[in-house]
Amino acid sequence: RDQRMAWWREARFGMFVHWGVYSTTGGEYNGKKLPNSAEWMMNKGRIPIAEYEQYAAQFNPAKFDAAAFVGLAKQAGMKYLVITAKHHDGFSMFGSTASDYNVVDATPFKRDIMKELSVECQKQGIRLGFYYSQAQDWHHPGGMGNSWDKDLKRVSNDEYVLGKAVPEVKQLLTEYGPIGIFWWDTPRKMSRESFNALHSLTKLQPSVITNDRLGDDFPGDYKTFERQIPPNAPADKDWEVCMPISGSWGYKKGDNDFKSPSTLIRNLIDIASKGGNYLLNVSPTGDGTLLPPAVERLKEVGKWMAINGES
Ligand code: FUL
Repeated sequence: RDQRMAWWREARFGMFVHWGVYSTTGGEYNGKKLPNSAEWMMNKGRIPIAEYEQYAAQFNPAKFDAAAFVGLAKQAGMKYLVITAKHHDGFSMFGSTASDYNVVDATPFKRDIMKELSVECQKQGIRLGFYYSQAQDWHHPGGMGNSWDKDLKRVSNDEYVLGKAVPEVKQLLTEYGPIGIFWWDTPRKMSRESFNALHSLTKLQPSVITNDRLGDDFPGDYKTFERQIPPNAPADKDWEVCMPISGSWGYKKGDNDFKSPSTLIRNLIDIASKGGNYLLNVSPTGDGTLLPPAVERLKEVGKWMAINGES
């Protein structure tokens, strides 16, 4: 385990990326702002599946440039990148062979974003991690979390996990090169069989590191803190603080709550000095680029890192 964790313990700073169908409208549903982070748009707007699919059909981030994107993370002094391969809305941001509801088959964009990033991350020496919402899936009739769609003909959760999540995770761990981190989210109760099936997949890449959000019995390799820096760091466990650079994880129109460069640098120092990692989230828009205030801040932090960070 120590061997597996070595690069991660040195890394200190990573880029988190929340990007998906919700980014197209900046989290707005029919022009209406919704509470919470933009990636919760489908849930907060109680949007029926058939209607949300229409947003997927408009997802066309033509300005996305994986080389520039990974280059910016590198310039900021970040050593790894974790991106939403599938968030709670159930939309796969890669050419999934288990579900047509994915960026290649269900959008005019048709490009496999995860593949493009994996190529660039390898080229530029950035470790790639996948965020994967294993329990909540608001699009699949066996996924958890969708309580609003009246047309949903429910099937068992096992049917979803074994029929969609397991093959997708398997694909992500076998067709996208070396994967540094598998980042599970929002653990819910699942059957033993489902837990075991998901957990055992990480053996496909013996060096992959996981966070602690698969389920209660699965502590993973490190503890996740969300948005808050712990005043006292856990002494006996590796840990990471994930935090959005502005207010929302996914791109949200009108969210101008960008943390200042000095706050970001101070957070990084605070976390690193306590022995943790800082996973700083950015939010690509519907066109596939980051807003200027995010880019400016990453570059500012990068200037500080170039002088003070270890390379
Ligand atoms: C949460 C999710 O529900 C949010 O949408 C976000 O992905 C955050 C990092 O984890 O629990």
